[in-house]
Amino acid sequence: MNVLVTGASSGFGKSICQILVEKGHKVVGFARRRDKLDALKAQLGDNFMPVVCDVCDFASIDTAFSALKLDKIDVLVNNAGLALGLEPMQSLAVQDWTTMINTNINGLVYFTQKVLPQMVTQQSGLVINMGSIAGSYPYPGGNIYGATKAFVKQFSLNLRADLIGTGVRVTNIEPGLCSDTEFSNIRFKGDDEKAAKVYDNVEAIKPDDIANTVAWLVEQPAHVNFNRIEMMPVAQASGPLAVHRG
Ligand code: 8X3
Repeated sequence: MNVLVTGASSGFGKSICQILVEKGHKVVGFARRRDKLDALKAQLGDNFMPVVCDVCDFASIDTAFSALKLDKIDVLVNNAGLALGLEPMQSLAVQDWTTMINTNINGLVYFTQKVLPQMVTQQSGLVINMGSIAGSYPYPGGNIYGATKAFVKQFSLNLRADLIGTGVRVTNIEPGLCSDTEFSNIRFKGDDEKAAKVYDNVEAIKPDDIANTVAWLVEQPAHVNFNRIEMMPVAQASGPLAVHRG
């Protein structure tokens, strides 16, 4: 299959590229960091095509797509996304919330719209969005990040409504606590000690767990749609609602 993966240079995206190429798929990996993409290309060989692209920049996406020479697009994995900060909304920097909205919402929507005409013409295709449990379960400081992932959840369901009768499928994968990515290092802006504490003494999900789920999804029969897959480590569960007693 021909698979497009955004955010390919690290974390979930890198594992998804590795596991799909190992399984014999052709993968186009989009990311901003050329050096990371080049290293992945050296590792994965001919079935991995790196494309430098910033999902926040529509012109960059247009350029990346005009260079693509694929007669079929079987799968898009909208994986690029990030959280910035864990401050309450009243303290969150404007630049942080705009970057989250631009990446997690605008970039994902734009990328999706780029592949849909071809998928609809083919009468087949699978769009896998990377949501989060933060799109369903609120937590302090999750304000914009969680709201972007709630958007991704509803956008995925609404896409299915638009795509009925086209053969194009849509799945939202909603991971919980996942270690061995740059997620918390980016959220805490390079404070690696603080980032490491998030995963201290807990067995979290790993990027390969997400990648194996993607690899399984792409092999499911064409008449079956998995709307949402919510994944947590066994060590994670919901807590009680907060009560402030004055
Ligand atoms: C990542 C999961 O709980 O850190 O999307 O927001 S969480």
